[in-house]
Amino acid sequence: MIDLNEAENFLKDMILRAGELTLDYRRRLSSLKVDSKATDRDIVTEADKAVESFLRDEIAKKYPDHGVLGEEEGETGHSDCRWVIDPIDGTIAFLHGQYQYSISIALEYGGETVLAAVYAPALDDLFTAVWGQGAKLNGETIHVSKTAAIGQAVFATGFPCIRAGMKETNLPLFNEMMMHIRDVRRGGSAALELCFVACGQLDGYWEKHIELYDVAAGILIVEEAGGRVSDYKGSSEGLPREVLATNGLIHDQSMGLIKPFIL
Ligand code: LIP
Repeated sequence: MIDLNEAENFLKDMILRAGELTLDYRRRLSSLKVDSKATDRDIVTEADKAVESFLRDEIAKKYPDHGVLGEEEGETGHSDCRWVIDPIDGTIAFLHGQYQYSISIALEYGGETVLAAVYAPALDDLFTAVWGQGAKLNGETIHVSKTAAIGQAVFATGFPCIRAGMKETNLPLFNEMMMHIRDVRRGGSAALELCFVACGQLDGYWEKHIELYDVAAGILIVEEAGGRVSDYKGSSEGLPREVLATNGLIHDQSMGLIKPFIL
């Protein structure tokens, strides 16, 4: 088994340096090279690629035997230990000069996430969690909110389905949620929305058609902060393609609203 304390220190140092790299690119956004992925609304910038390459080099130097799953370069290596990385989660927010983008990194051991960090460089907020040891924001322990009534809850969501040109758009469910909750935010980084649930700024988050690298770190951070994460039916089977994360108190109420929209 890997030394988790050592891995956590390594991870924190690496993700902060990766954050610096994004800030360098952020100072020259207008000249950034941007490519399309599956559709022309699905984009990757040279910053996404450079950050993933930096992270892969750092991991290879420290842990040459570990596997890596990254958004831009896919899966490499096979080992009990796998780093799951999204070099820039919220690429659209990043490209448009907004604050709400993040770097998301999880370490899996035997298929379970044991260590996680999400860093929002433009906010200088670093969220971390170690399995069984709680979650932190900038070194201070964090907890989910205590909101128990769905009518007082603020959620975040996202619409990758629309960008991918899918028929199922999240809009009918969005309409329904808006009728019952206090408000919705759409920041653009699933990893960061999950962290906002973990620290109580949000009470819940739902999103479908999302990838493991978007949410692997954020899921551990929510759970370690006392929240609950499941698929839309309340189990872990549909994760990460379908994610409902809440403070736990409003999870069943949220599932009740989502139920008629499960296809
Ligand atoms: C993004 C997510 C966001 C989701 C987007 C996209 P990316 O990740 O975090 O919440 O709605 O469709 O998947 O592509 O910026 O890394």
